[in-house]
Amino acid sequence: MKFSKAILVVVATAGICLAQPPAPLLIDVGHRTTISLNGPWHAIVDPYDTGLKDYRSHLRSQDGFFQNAKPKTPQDLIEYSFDKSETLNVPGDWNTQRPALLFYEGTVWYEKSFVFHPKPNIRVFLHLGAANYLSIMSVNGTVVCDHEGGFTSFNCEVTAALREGENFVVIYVNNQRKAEGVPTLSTDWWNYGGLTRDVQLVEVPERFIQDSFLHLVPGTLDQISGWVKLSDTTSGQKITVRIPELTLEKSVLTDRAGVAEFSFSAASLRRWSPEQPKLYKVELESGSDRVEDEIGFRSIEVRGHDILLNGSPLFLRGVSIHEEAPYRSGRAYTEDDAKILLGWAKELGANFVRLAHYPHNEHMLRMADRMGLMVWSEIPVYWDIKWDNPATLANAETQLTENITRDKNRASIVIWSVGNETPVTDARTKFMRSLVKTARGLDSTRLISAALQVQHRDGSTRIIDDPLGADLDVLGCNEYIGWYEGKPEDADKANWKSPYDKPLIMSEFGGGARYGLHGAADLRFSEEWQEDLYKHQTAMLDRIPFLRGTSPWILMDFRSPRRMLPGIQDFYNRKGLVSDQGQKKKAFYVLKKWYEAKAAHEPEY
Ligand code: GCB
Repeated sequence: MKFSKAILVVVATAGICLAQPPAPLLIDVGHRTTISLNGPWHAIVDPYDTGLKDYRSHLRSQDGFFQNAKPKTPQDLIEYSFDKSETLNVPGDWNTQRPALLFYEGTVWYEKSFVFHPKPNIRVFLHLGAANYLSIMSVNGTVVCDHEGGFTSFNCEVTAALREGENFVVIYVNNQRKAEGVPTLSTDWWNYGGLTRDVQLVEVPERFIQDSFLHLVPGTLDQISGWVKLSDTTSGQKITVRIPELTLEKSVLTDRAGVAEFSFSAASLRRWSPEQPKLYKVELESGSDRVEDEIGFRSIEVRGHDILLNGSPLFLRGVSIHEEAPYRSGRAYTEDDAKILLGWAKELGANFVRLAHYPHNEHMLRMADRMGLMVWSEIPVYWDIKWDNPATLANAETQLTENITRDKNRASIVIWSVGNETPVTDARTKFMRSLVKTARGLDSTRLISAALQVQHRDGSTRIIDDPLGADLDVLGCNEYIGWYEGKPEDADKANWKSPYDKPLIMSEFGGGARYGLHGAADLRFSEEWQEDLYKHQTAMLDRIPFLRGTSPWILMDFRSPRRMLPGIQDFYNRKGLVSDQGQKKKAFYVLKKWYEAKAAHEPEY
């Protein structure tokens, strides 16, 4: 068998170069013919990477675990067995499926056998919603691709590796944190490992619709434009785009890149908004391939300090959310998880959510589209990563590209965020500027932001003057007055300034409270402290003239290895407005009241 260079690099453990990268991402797989590989997978926990390397740390060429070998005679020496290994459920992190794996960071091998019948003229892709962090995919003993990054979707073509009848997939997943990774060694969330999202086979014709982007032309409210890209670069291929409800249909021809552009005038368009999250059925057809999607159309822009949705200024009443499962803990991955989390946001009176700190599963975005919640989408460029390392930048660029590629047709997403609380240095600003440029190059229809921090103070005035602010459309800022900094009442004296004539979203503020812990407002971790903090914060926020949105930290308590205090935290960050068991804390109602008052002053769109 042939190993990719990436495996060698895994073995070397210094940096990761993707030698057998995934195929270009197929978007909208939910509307394609798929064969689900979800369910129980045999799993081998391999803390020493024994399935990859021998005792001299040399790469195994013939007897690695990708082979899924089974003894043929009683004399055969095979020191592993997928068949005899217990299973883990896919999708799902491994940490919350077995108590022994709660803190595990290392390698787990996954195996699934299935019956498959190849069809003539049909290509097949193995599609993973996400695998945290590094993964190597193989089919019937052949490595088909590898991938770095724990929160984005990817796929490998497996047409040639599949055979009639019995087949098996073996996937190596390693979630060891790496200094040069994205994210890096330190995060304030659980490093859930494994095949955390859906795994499926996707069937497409020989030549298929690879990618598409439909949106309102920036600066207009009724002009739809976009492009469709085929899987190959043959020019002159016909592509038909239809939006039946608007009686729009157009056929266009591909150029030499296999891309066809089109535009429509849609005078009777009902634009997407939180109040009326209208989605249209869009059909794309080319040759024997046909795919549809539900897409909303809206504009988003900034003018001075204002954020305009469909041409009207509005306030983004938001809340930050981790991809953490309500009630059962662990990574969220189901449609129901999305419904519960976003349902709580709606109950708060929100029209906006910040999906922190990495791209969430596709259910979240599709649910936000349907429920009418604007979204801030982010990549895990978090805290202090290796700004000078070109491989780290390439990795971040890839994750950003994968994020935008998958989600660019979701009307709910109004902001791409290129990172969170990154320290201001020249190397970092250069790195972040490169990400901003990439995001703009891929999508010129949305706003770009990042969660910054206060850099300077002038007495009680906080100044948001991070040089990256010059490159952003919207300033994001995280602040913790009343938790890490001073007392809640210190917010009463705080004023805010920025040299940039741009809208500000206070992308984080908040404090911890253990649900059910009651006491005076000055008792740390009591619901009363958190409640008091939200009262002082909202009063302060009302005094910031250029504030146009808030996404306090955070909707629900979430697991974090950094939060150890027994009896209070127990490895949970307790800044949730709702506990991990769905109990609403007192501060929830403070924010709800504030948002309801704001909404009462907002025009209808
Ligand atoms: C932050 C981070 C967030 C943390 C939060 C906290 O500034 O952006 O990831 O979880 O503070 O609770 O300290």
